[in-house]
Amino acid sequence: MEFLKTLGIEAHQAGCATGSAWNDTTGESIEVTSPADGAKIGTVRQAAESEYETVLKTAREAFLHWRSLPAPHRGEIIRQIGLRVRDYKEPLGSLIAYEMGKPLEEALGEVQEMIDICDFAAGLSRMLSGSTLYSERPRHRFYEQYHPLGIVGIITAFNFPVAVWAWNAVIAAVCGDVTVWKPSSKAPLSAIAAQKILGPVLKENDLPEGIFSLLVGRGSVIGEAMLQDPRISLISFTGSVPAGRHAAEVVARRLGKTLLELGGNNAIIVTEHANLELAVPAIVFGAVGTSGQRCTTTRRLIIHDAIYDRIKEALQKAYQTVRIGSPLDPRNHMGPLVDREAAAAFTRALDACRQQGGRVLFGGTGLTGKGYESGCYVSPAIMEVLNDTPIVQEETFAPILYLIRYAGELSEAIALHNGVRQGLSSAIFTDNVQEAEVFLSQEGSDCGIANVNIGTSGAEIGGAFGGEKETGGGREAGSDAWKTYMRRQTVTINYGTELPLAQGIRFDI
Ligand code: UN1
Repeated sequence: MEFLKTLGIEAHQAGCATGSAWNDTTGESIEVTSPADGAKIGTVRQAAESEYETVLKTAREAFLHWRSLPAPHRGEIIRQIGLRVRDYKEPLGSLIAYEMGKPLEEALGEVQEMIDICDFAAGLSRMLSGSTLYSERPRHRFYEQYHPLGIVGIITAFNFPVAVWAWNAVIAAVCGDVTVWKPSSKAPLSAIAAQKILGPVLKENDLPEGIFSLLVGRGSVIGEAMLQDPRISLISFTGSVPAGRHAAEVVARRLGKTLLELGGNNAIIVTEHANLELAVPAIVFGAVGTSGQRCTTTRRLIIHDAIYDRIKEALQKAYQTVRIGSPLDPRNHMGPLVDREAAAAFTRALDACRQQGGRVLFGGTGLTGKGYESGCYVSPAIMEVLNDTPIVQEETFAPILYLIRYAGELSEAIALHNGVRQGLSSAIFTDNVQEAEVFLSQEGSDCGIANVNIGTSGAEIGGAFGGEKETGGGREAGSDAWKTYMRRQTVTINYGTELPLAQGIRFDI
């Protein structure tokens, strides 16, 4: 395929790099197949412990140089990376679509997020500011500053195989950190392509290669080594709640820092004052976009009784028009799930839902026949349920939309909305200003993201991204999320001729 050639992806690709230097690997090879057509794309030779050690040493040396550069110089390197990503937007988007199955349009959007965060980081490199305070002591200067942390380990999931890394890596980089990236073994080629795009920029600027490293490897080998390694100051982990809980426990044992972006169980409240012309397409995109495999996917709809049947019918009609097929065909709205295991998990969740009293309103079957031979395509499901149904309380990473009814006050809808363990993204559709404001107030949504008349997915990079409760509490991408990637230092300077102590303590000697 042409895009593989343009991106420099080889048939037997090494899975370990520092900058533009591709290292020999001794781990076992994995075969990468496309969920689009089941064809083999290539093999990746995974990294093992010895390569891990080499990468960490190179990263540490690179850090000592990188941290000493002025932050705006680091920002200039990220600006150049952003320009390079622009040159490869089409082929990288195609590889993402083909490797993990999201439609090309969404894959291009993902690459755009990568470009946008580079632009953001380039500007941010001139705005890494601390605050100056008044000291209680005369002739004392008192301020806060931020310094680079060191090595940041980034562990990412298959669903955003390059963007989530970019949110972390380029922000960490302008902060003066170096990064070691372990991508999902379900989408290693997209990560390798990203590394091939940025690596040469380091070389062209005579910078140490170890500023950005990549390690494709098993979670039990490379992931575990990263979690346990005290040389890694911060682990940024994106993935499921159970895997994130494990990561948090292991890193906490060594008192390291974590940034967790775990599961969501995102809901939209549709009140009787909703504009359905906005609500329906937003719900459909939120539920079937990326085949329901975004952590921001709309999983639950909490609908006022007065409009419940209208919404239900409108959704059934809209779902019939969702074109499912190859992610590389721009006419399709929805591609396959990432692999057959994901399709099996979709079916298992729906079986459980039916057993627990849920009723199928649309879809919910695996697709077979021409174009669907890979076994990864499904027809997205709409289910009628109660919020406390056990399976509704879980995040199933698949296109299953649960319809839940509320009869009375908005407070009832909000209680249902918040009645799950996860807290990533949320939305309300209403043209009533009081309802919107209550939803956004401290009595409203308990999530890290709250939207009005917009769906739950598709957040912009300029804001801090992340969620509460079991979602893990981390924030990445824009706003002041950069602070997580730096160590904070409170400084007091005495420029007087006396030595007054704080709190007025006297100590005459
Ligand atoms: C994710 O699913 O892990 O808000 C990230 C969104 C995207 C990012 C999702 N900007 O849907």
